[in-house]
Amino acid sequence: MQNRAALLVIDIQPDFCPGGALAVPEGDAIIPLVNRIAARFANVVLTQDWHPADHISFAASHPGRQPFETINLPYGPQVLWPAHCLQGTPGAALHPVLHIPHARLILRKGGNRLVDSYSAFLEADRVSHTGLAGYLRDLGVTELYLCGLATDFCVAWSAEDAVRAGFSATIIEDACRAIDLDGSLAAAWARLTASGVRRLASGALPPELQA
Ligand code: VGL
Ligand code: ZN
Repeated sequence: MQNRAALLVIDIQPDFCPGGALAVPEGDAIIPLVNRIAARFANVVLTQDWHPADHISFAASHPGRQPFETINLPYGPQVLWPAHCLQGTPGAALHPVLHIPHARLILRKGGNRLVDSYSAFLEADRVSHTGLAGYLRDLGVTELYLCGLATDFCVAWSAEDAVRAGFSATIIEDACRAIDLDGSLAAAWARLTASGVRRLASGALPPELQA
């Protein structure tokens, strides 16, 4: 029988690790654990944040604005970030320590210059789909587990959208790290819990994940 579980490995890229353009504290510390977890899943999807150089989420695209300010865009509030994950640059590559040779799909998001996409399912305009939900449904996947960077942005938005798309979603807490900007981590967990996303420690993963 087709395995019903899939692991989403979110944005483990050098730009989100110490020394990178938008470093998440201890972002690289999760990678050995993520590699071990991924080995237990038959279905693994990797995502890459993948922006054009003049992306709307970059502070530099808004004269007079500084990184980490929030502005209002046509689709809603947008945190302005330092330029990061520029398409085709080393900082946007999959992190070299990430070792998941059996991953079936690498999904790039954030490529629309005018719309950010924290979520692996839906861009920030909340109407543009990435195609991931259809891909997973076609494989017969119903249960998603999530890990990666950053807990309070791309992992959180992806998990919430997974539930909205009809999947169960479980965040493997110790296989994630957060940016935690102005309380964003606590706010994200409150939203996640309210929307039915589960949180689990990697040691408590069910034994029957392996295909
Ligand atoms: C992310 C901020 C901007 C993430 C991506 O991967 O969590 N955060 N772009
Ligand atoms: Zn980004």
